[in-house]
Amino acid sequence: MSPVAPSIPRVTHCLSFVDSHSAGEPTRVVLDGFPELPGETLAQQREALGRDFDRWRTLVNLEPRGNDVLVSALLLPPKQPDCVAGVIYFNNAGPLGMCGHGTMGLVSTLAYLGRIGPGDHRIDTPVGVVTATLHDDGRVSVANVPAYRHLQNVSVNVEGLGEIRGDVAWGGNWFFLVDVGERVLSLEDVAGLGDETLRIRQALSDAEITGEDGAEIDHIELFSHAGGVNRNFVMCPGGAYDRSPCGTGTSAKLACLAADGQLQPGQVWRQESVIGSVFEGVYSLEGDQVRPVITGQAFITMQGELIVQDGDPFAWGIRP
Ligand code: PYC
Repeated sequence: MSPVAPSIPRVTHCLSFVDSHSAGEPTRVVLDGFPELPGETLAQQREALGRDFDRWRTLVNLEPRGNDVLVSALLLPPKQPDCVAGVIYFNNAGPLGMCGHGTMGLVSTLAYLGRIGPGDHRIDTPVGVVTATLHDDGRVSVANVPAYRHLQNVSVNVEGLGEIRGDVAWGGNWFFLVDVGERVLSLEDVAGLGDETLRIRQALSDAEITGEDGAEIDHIELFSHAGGVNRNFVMCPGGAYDRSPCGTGTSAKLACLAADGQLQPGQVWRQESVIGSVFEGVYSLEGDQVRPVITGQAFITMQGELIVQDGDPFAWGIRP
């Protein structure tokens, strides 16, 4: 009797990827297999992704192939001259503007694949061109888009917490930054910190406090200087906290420190995350905004192919 061939569902889609983490926060670079996104600019392509191709985002980023913490980086041909790559970042909630830790992951991935070497590399993003420097020792410095403080010392009434004050700043994404003074931000308390920051975000939305042009403030950042250490806790749009000190969040913080005269151009700011990992930031002045440069390191963790088989009920992710 000849053996019966097992029935293996046909593979309908296959996307190659490389995963890394930057200071603990994961990045998945999608190299190919994604459909072509229409648009003359990366901003238009990001819009198209959110509008017409969202199931591809959820395929890559949501369980069972991804998770809530993951930020994905779709590698694209750049639209701007002299750029080594174009990229659109997205997470479990939708497309992002910029992503600092993700840019470190992208640059380390391109180096791992042998596509770039040490030096300066211009990268096209939906919110502008950033320049990343790959150092000989593997660290990556990201000269981010200009950052600025939009609103200072805004008061918001938060359910269960009372009045909270903070600044609204742009660092490539919109942030509400709350100084919690000497309070210790510890990994043991991430559930409580998560609950607190999500309440703050809700209160901002209820009070219609926004970034410029009504933009949603989708990142909440608590800052502590307990024991003389600058530590933060950053809540990301999809309800997961940033394991890294957050590149765009550190950029927003630099803008606020500059506006308050608490940090001079070129002076190094050491920013620790709630898991104890560190980015370093400096800034230079650009008119009434600052140009932040954030330095950290990414490590490659995985390489492979995301496979979709015919008939998989969770091919497009487990959605709420
Ligand atoms: O590093 O900019 C960042 C970032 C944004 C969201 C998660 N990480």
